[in-house]
Amino acid sequence: MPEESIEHIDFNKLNKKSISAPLVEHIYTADPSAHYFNGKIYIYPSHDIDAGEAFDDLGSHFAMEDYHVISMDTIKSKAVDNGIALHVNDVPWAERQMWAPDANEKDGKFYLFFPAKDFEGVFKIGVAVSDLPTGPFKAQPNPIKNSFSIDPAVFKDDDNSYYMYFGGLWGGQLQRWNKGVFNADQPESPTAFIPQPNEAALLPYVAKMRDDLLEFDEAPKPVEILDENGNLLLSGDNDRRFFEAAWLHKHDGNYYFSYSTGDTHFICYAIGDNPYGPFTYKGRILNPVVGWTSHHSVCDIGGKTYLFYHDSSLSKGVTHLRCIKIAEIKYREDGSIITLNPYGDF
Ligand code: FUB
Repeated sequence: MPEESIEHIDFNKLNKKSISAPLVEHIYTADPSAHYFNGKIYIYPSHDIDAGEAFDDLGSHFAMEDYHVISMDTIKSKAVDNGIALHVNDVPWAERQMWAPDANEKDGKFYLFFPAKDFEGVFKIGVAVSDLPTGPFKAQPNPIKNSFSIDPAVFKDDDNSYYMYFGGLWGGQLQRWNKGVFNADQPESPTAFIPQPNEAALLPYVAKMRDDLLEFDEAPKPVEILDENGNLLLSGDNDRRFFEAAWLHKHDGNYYFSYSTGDTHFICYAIGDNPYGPFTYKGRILNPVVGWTSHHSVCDIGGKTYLFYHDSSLSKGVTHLRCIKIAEIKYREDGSIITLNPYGDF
């Protein structure tokens, strides 16, 4: 939801109409990546703080320093904060901005995947490992080789292969990478090197993970998102093109790639028949929330599908002080998703 409309919002009324209350209120949380491990719900969010950084279009005000894992026994249970799971000071290669993480499990070990800026100010993606889903996690000494940009999401397929999806525009630096090389000369403008409106939009990336989940098993490949005619979405198609917050889930044998459109604030989805895509755009999962960013995950729990998302309602609209929420998603017979309005008819 655009900044300028925030000051006119009656937050009491909006909160009454909201399809979810914040899951936790004692800290600010965002970008919830939810998983169901061993019969319990674990949410891996960003931990928002106000570090006093000035607001800009590169997201400098998102100056997060650590991660907390939130757990729930059931979808209706109280959400429990399990304390600090990883702090930037304990990541040898990272300097700042612990943005949206994800996690996954393999052979009884838990892996936290997270983006952060290195000491050159370049976003990379790291891995940290724990014996427990709640951490504490021990970071690898270096970021994943050939990783770049932000918002990792690691999907486990039915054949036990794991794939990481990632990328984000503007402050997420995706536009500054060309054939694996970072353009360090570029001016620090969020829109430098964004293709022209009539050119194909920048794409997120996917890479299969190595068996130990600590490195990529292959060079990252672009994830194509096509329109109804089989053409790549265009850069000027701001209501539909990828911006950030990649996620992959499966439903009835199909692969659903979902993401945020960033400056137009939608969570959209596209469907494909394999983890690499291409994916064909199908529609919106979530209409704009209060706050500039929108970021989500999708998780099946007890035979139902849930959207974990965030908004800035807890801070009455402060962009970088968000709260995680949850709502059920419903599919139509044809596999399409019924769009959620985060505040009903507000
Ligand atoms: O939380 C920081 C950034 O904001 C995330 O990495 C983006 O997806 C957006 O939610």
